[in-house]
Amino acid sequence: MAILSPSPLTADDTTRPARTVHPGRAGVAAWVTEVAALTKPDRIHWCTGDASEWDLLTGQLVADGSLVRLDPGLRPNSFLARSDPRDVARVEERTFICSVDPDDAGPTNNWREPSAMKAELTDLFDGAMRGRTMYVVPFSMGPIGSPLAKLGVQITDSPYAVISMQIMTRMGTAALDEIGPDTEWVPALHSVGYPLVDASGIARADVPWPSNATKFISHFPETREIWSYGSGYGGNSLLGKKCFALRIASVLARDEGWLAEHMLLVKVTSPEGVSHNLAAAFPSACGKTNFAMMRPTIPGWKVETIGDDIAWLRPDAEGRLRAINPERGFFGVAPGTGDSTNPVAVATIWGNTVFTNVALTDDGDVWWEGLTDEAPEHLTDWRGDSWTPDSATPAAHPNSRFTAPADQCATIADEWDSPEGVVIDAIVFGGRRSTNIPLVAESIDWAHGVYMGATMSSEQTAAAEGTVGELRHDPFAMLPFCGYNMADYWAHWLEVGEQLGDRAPRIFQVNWFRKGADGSYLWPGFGENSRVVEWIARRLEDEVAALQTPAGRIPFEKDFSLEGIDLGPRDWQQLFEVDPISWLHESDLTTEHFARFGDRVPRQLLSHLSLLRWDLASRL
Ligand code: GTP
Ligand code: SPV
Ligand code: MN
Repeated sequence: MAILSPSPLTADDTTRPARTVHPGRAGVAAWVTEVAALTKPDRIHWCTGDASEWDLLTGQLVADGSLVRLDPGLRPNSFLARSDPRDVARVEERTFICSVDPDDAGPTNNWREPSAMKAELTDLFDGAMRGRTMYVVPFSMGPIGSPLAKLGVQITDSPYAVISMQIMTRMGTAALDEIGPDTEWVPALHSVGYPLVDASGIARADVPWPSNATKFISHFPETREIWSYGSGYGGNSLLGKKCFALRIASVLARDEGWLAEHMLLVKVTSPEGVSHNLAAAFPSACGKTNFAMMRPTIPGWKVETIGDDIAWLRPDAEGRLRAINPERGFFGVAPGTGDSTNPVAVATIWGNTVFTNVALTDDGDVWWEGLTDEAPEHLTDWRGDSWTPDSATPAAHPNSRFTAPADQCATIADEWDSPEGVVIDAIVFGGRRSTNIPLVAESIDWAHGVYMGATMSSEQTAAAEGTVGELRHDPFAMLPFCGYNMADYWAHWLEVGEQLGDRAPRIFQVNWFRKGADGSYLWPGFGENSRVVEWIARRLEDEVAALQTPAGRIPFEKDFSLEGIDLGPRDWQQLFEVDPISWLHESDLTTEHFARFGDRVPRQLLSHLSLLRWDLASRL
């Protein structure tokens, strides 16, 4: 059937179309009709986003066995979902950037020719919703009506995705009302790929977590479209999040002169009452939510939460960089979240929360590794099996998550949903590095900061399918999320910096994960990271000097608050050591990393690398 005609673009087209394929309110209706004709659902439900809809859908999901209602006395209006064990994380191998020109996707993305991809997907989506309800989910990324917000409409056959989108975005009638006759919006089509009736009319029973072994998370940057098939999980199915707010938005940002980033946002206030706003990029499961909800251990300092995963940053009329959090909820990593690490998150998820792949206690509450020091004597694990502390496998999946409304966070900043956003004073890059990268270093200038971001590497986590622990380059924490050629993205960052000039935020790099010779972390992390935040704030106020090293400008010990923590005699030195031999080895890896991008790598980054090598060699 030819209802969804392939993209009109061909490989010969050289211009980028300025608008989406279905502009305006009439475009929404036309698209819904087209998709319904293709996917053949039994019913269409236009989501309003109100509380009765939440009650209806959660009630149905509980009745179907897809959700467990937690004990309302312990965790009101909260639910547990157990996914199919084969559908527990983002699938980077099945994520595609379908630009017309493969070089626009670049060497770090999987690429498919757009019309071929659409043809393949059209076959998969044909009849994919038979026997199911098709939900139409209008949503706004960013406060409704904010000049920095963008609109989208997700179509999905997953009520779990609908309730998650209700927490994570401004979803429903208010978002639909924002779409006027000519408004641009992003169509985001999703199916779990598990029809309940086949083409010959034979029915089959539903399962608690429907999904399909075939998965495609496909993005069409020129036409600003998303097609996601086969997975019900997080970043694969809540299409406002990584698919729109990062992969498609990064392309919009390139074309429109702004930045869409995998960053938390916080407001930091000193004991003297001076506030700064920070944006910080860490790869998946490397500490953004924890940083965003940090409870400082040093007296008088305050950290307030604005966002924990995604930031949209745009130069304002005064030439400063302003940021919003386009989301309205947290999709946070559960394991490791406890009263000793992130008490703010523990309090945030008191109720109105959807948990995925955590363990269930015998009294109807949730548990995961790290929530308490000691595990309960008996649990039902994330697979639904009986579990005791003697069991060989973890009770919660390492990528188990909580989905909770942002306004339940005790440290949420007043400005968190301000339509104009906040002015950013500093940008921070961090990764999971057991070696080489110091606890904190400041870049010499914006271009050096871009070099720090472009050369970031991090040990892989359970947030995506793949090998946990393996070191890989993850530039700007955007490796899985940049919707275009990563080298062009670096050039775009350099351009934005030039435009901002002396109003540009300062750039820092941090590493909470450096290890000593015995393999244990050198730095206590979590609330103690406030000491690093303090140093950053003191630098912004020009109150302290710094020591120039090949890794950037690092603190003098005398200027850094160490009172009340237990660092061993050599720990400071080890936290900040820049060993020329291992740094030269690392710069060899950077040379290989840059070589993947050929002549698209900005000249400033290459010249910084040569200077660095020369500096390191002189220290041997
Ligand atoms: P995504 O939601 O996947 O983007 O992850 P994130 O960057 O928000 O990571 P999150 O804050 O959820 O942390 C992931 C894991 O790292 C959790 O298990 C945390 O306990 C752990 N972690 C966070 N901050 C620190 C820290 O300062 N030190 C140590 N050692 N671990 C940390
Ligand atoms: C990440 O992996 O960076 C996440 C979780 O924040 S997901 O929404 O699945 O991408
Ligand atoms: Mn993330």
